[in-house]
Order: sequence, then structure tokens, then C-alpha cells
Amino acid sequence: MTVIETEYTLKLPRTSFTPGTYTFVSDNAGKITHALSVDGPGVRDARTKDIPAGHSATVTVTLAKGTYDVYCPVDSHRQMGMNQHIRVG
Ligand SMILES: [Cu+2]
Repeated sequence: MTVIETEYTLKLPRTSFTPGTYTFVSDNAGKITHALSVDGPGVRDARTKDIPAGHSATVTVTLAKGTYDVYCPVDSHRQMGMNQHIRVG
């Protein structure tokens, strides 16, 4: 699934998932460097490499039942709004 990143939001196609393995394609549609991290049950700060503007990168994670944070780990972007919760179950 593709996540669109801009300053300073993340757009996910959906926020509800069934358990399983997923590859997040992070598409940096912004003007500065971003990245994408996933954190939650069994997943500890999995992340893409830093993604320059106009590029994309992937991170593959196995999601179990629970709630996960999907966020941009660059600087304070997470606190600036690049943070979403997804629910798995
Ligand atoms: Cu960012």
C-alpha cells in the first residue's frame, strides 16, 4: 500500500487491517526529506531509509492484532502531524 508524505501529513489508503505481512511504499510528495516508521506489537521502529523529495522507499512489516503508529521519524515531523494510528484485528 502507498503512503503519501508531505509537510506535515501522512495519507494512508486505509487505517484498518487484518493481521499479516504488508509492504508500505512511502511516496515523498513533499519538498524536504521524509521517511516512514512503523511501531507497535512485535514491530520496533521498522523504518525506510531517508527519502529525498520526489522519491519513494519501502518498509515491510508483519502486523499482529493491535494498534500501530505509522509516522515520519525525521526531526520532529512526527510531532508536527506526520503520525497516524492503524488498527489491526
Ligand atoms: Cu517527515
